[in-house]
Amino acid sequence: METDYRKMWEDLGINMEKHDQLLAVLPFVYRNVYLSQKNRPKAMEYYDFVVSGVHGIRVKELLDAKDAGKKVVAYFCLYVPEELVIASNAVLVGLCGGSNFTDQEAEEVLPRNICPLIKASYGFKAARICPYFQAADICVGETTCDGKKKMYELLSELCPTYTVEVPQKPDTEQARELFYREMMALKSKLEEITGHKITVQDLKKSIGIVNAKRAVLDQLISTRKAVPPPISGKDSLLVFQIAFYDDPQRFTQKTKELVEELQERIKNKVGVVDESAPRIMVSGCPMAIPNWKLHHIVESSGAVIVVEESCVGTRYTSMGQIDNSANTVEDLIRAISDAYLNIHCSCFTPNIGRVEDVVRLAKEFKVDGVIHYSLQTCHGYNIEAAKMEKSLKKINVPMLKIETDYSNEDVGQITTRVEAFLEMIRK
Ligand code: BJ8
Repeated sequence: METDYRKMWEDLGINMEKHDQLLAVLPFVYRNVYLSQKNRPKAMEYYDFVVSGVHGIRVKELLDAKDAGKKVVAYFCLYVPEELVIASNAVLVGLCGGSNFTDQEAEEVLPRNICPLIKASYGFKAARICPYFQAADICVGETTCDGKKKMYELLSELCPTYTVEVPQKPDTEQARELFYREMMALKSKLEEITGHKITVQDLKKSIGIVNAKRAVLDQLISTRKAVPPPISGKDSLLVFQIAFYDDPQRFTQKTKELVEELQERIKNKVGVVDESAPRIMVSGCPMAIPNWKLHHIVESSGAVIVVEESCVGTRYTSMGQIDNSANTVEDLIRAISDAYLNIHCSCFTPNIGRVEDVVRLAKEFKVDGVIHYSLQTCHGYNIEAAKMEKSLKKINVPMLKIETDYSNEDVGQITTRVEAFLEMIRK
């Protein structure tokens, strides 16, 4: 029997009428985008289950953790280290912001023409339709792009918000020092909220937990090098989207099971498309749940996405395996802060590492083309597209540049452009 979470949502102050509307649409979209796929790995059932109870099961777990004395920390960006939050005995939950469902509420305060991700991040709180946001004791933001950092100022009027400063020139000693100090300040803030003093043992353990999660996600990424790939781009994207808010240890276990199944499929030459399907890389802005628009268009057009250079793809694991052999809190936090500066986000300047990543991934995954994906008004990624195209040209990989938002208005136009791009690749 299905559990009724209505009382839980009411207690969290959810706008029930609007929330009902949201939950009424999601199953239909999910059926159409996900459950209609053929030959999916059996282990995807876990992720289907997570989505089917997206505002129920996990939220209940968070509330149970709160009843047991834990705090819930919400975040939006990879530069907030999961390791530090787990070490502070809090639960970390990634907030999504992948839908335009709350634009109306967001636009009462924010300008209309800003990045849809920023609008949604704020809008879900303003409209009170996200139980994760309602359950959070604090939201940790970061100074990445201008829009986000200014939005956090407004968000702080709706919920407790703490903003981490991310340096913009990561290859300098000053940047390294600044980020280390920011991480030490975040540690103090987390200790203040949770009342738990972070120890060496806490950090060693939390680094181990997150290393294991990254290791299995790296294995998942690698399986997609196979021709044909054993999993669709859409399914892989979903796994990464869920990585942001699921319990990390359970997620690692379930993803291990998925990877084992995928390795078996590769051995038996079982793929989700035939070998001749064009292999596409998507590079650019993150796609927060339930933003599946581009992946659905590309994979409905007969191609397969084999890698995402994105925060819901290779960038998620780009900190690598963090060394937890040090024996002081300061040295362990230094290891964390150094590793997190390896995330090649477009807020950095210069950001050559991202271009190099895309060129390397294009070769490793034998891609036939790259789709550069920018959300509207995301200047960082939009401007970096020019360098990307130039570098890909040198290795004869064509690139299509897509700039879009969360609406469905441009689906027809994007489909036409994607189909023309694939046609050109096939020729
Ligand atoms: S590490 S990509 S999650 S900042 S799309 S809000 S950049 S205007 S999301 Fe990001 Fe962290 Fe970087 Fe990743 Fe601004 Fe661009 Fe919008 Fe963006």
